[in-house]
Formats: sequence, C-alpha cells, structure tokens
Amino acid sequence: MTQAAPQTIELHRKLQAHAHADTWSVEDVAAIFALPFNDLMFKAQTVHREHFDASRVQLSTLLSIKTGGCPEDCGYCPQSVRYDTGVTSQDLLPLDTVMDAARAAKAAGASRFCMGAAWRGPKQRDLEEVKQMIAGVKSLGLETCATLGMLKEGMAGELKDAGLDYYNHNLDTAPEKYEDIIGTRGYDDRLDTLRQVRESGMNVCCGGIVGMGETREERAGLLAQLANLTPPPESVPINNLVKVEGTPLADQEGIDWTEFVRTIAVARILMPTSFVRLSAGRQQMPEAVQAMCFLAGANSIFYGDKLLTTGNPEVDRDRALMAKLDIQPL
Ligand code: SAM
Ligand code: DTB
Ligand code: SF4
Repeated sequence: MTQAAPQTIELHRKLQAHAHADTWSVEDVAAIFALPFNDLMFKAQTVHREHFDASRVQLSTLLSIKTGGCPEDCGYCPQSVRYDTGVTSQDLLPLDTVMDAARAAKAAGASRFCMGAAWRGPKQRDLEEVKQMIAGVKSLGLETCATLGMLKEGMAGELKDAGLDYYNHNLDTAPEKYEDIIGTRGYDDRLDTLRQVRESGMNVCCGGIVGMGETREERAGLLAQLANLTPPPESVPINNLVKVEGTPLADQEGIDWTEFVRTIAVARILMPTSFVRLSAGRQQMPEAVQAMCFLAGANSIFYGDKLLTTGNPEVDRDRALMAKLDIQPL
C-alpha cells in the first residue's frame, strides 16, 4: 500500500487550517512552494479540476495603444523614457487602428482584447478617447481589458460605464522588493488603484513579474498579497521577466524553469477560482515548460504575435501547441 508523504499531509493540514483563516501568511505560502515538485503539481492540478475544465484555456490579445516615452522608472520596462531600449514612441492610436486590431484578434480566436498604454496614469482627455475604443471593441462581442496606469477617483466608474470588463494593474513584486524595482510610485498607490477598480464593479486583473532577482520568500510574498485581496483578482497574470537591453534588469539572472512552474502551481492553489495567466516570457519558454504550466493550473495566455513591445509566440505556433495538448480555447 502507498502512503502519503509527510509533506503532503502537512499541505492538507495547512489548506484545512486556511479554510478557517482570512488571510494567507507568507510562511504558509513559502511552505507550499517548498513541497516536493510532484506533490505540488498534483495538488495544483487537483484544485484546478475542482473549478475548471483542465483542457480549456482563455485567450487574450494585447495591443499597445500608446507606446514608449513613459515618465515612470519601472526597472523591467522597455517603455520608460529613462532607458535607451530602442522602442519607438507612438501617440495614442486612432480608433480605426484599434478596431482593425480587435477584429483581427477576434477572427484569430481571442475572447478578450487588452489595451495597454505607457502612461503613469490617464489624463481626462485621454480617457475620453479610450472610452470610445472600449465601446467599439465591446460592440464586436469581445471582452474588454485595459491597463492605463494609476487611476484618479471616478475614472474606474467611467471606464466601467464605457463597457470595460477588466482593468489590469499589477502589484509586480513583494512589498519589500518593490523599492528596488520602481521609485516613482509606491505599493500603496497600486493598492489604491486596485481598490478603485474593485469598488467600481469591474473585474480585477492583477499579478506580477518573477525573475527580477527576488527570493523565493518574496515570490511567496507577492502571491500572498494577491490572494489576500478581498476578493482575489479574477485574473492573475504571472509574467516571467522579458530582459530588454537598456533596462536596469537586462542582465538579471532569472529563475529556473521549475521555479516558474512552482509559482504558477502556488498561484493556482491559493486562488482556486481565478484565471491564472501564463503571461510574458512565453516566447523564451520551451513548449514542454509551457505544458507543465498548464498542468500546474495556468488557464489563460496572451495570444498574438506581440505583447506590448516585445515578442510572443506566433499564432500558428500557439495553435499547433494547443492541438498537441488537446487544449480548446474558452
Ligand atoms: N503603464 C501601465 C502600468 O504600468 O500600470 C500599464 C502598462 S505596463 C507595461 C503593464 C505591466 O506589464 C507591468 O505592470 C508589468 O507587470 C508588465 N511588464 C512590463 N514590462 C515587462 C517585462 N519586460 N517583462 C515582463 N513583464 C513586463
Ligand atoms: C501583464 O501582466 N503583462 C502584459 C499585460 N499585463 C499588459 C504586458 C507584458 C509586457 C512585456 C513587455 C513588453 O512587451 O513591452
Ligand atoms: Fe510606464 Fe507602465 Fe512601463 Fe512602468 S510599466 S515604465 S508605468 S509603461
């Protein structure tokens, strides 16, 4: 007869204890990270199947509606005006261009269209133009998402009224690591925008980036922050740092693929009903690792040849991968 490993028994104890607790402690999350890899994968896949069809993945297509020239200093970002990365700046795109891209995304099979702008936050006149884009994209029968930076009071409600389904705003890393990465705004600013989005009634899309030199405890800290949002985000993008020449993090060592897969698995266990998106970094990731991420509970991807300024696997390659893994789009 087989016996459950002591670590698996310990995990069950922690999950049961958590059922009666309000928040995740970083220590408990770190203990889940430290499970034997196969135990962690099994638990994540089990949790995943309790809430989702394990062969379905949601497809979101990104479009950069305003590119580069951003005044912020986010150390990972090719769009900051402070770093020489070769990104060509582009003002807010005309409505027609956005609509053409959204139609193409729909025709390719995406269910959600995400519009990203390299702003610290939108100005009111920008918001008016973005609201037209949202209404237009929504009228095509696509779900809408936008990531425009920090919001001022009232803006989230306006975006929701225009037809915005999701607002993406990432916590990016653990609170104690944050200052090493971004100096021009604080963790509390991020939490404040997330509060406004939640209060507006929109869905929250919030995740982070790994591979920025953080410790495992800091990865656990990021996931605990996300899971402790009440309620947790409906959509949780997990980005593997895309190292861009010219950014302060260009030469960062990054994390082993097993650690990335663990991060996805822990996110799945902590936020069982959220969509966990295998986000930036897929172009640099072997197909087998992506398959492990799906097994670990990832059930959403960015779909389309480009992220915002960097590459993503080509649509044909993703279609072929989904066919090999018997994955259907949601
Ligand atoms: N400017 C807005 C903001 O920062 O809130 C919205 C766009 S910003 C590019 C959206 C997110 O993209 C960031 O919060 C970060 O998580 C992610 N991101 C940016 N550059 C990245 C990179 N090189 N690798 C991985 N993720 C990245
Ligand atoms: C998210 O978490 N990742 C996306 C989306 N939200 C906006 C952005 C990834 C950007 C990667 C670097 C680039 O292409 O500029
Ligand atoms: Fe600007 Fe957003 Fe890039 Fe930060 S992540 S530099 S706010 S575009």
